[in-house]
Amino acid sequence: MFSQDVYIKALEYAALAHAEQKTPKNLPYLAHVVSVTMEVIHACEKSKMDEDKANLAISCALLHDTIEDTKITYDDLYVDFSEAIANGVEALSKDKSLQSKQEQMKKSIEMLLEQPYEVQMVKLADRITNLSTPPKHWENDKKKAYLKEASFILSCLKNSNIYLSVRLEEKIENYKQYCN
Ligand SMILES: [Mn+2]
Repeated sequence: MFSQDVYIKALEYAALAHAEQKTPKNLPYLAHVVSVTMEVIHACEKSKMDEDKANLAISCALLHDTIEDTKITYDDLYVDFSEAIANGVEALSKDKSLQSKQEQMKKSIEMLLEQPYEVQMVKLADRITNLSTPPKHWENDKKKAYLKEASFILSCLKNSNIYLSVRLEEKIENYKQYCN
């Protein structure tokens, strides 16, 4: 199980941080955040994860896009939550000082591999969530690149959680229908 109080604290923090931000489907950004977190909670329950580990996984899921997409910094998370959560969310973020998307992804995976499984599994849950129907304006090349990146994430992080890795594998197979 996990702590409902831990969940609410991180949820409210993420809600304020993402504020008016929208998803590509024009939903409030929190819809993405809670979808990722739902995947993580499901996997934590299936895996009968310890409460402390589940709390870390769920907090990192709720906060996973705060450093990358909002004004929230590593130091904010360190002070307002913990070092473990700040390190986890930082590893889940792109380093935008790096030029190419490939470099950003490579660096994030390297950082994630230094993190516990509870943090790594958030990356699987994020990609599972993002592999639903692609936005209509996406070109074939972009969709193929996204799929290739998903396979790379899966191959690097599959040991973190069996339920999420099987689900991501299914999502990757299913997404192929959108590519030529
Ligand atoms: Mn995300």
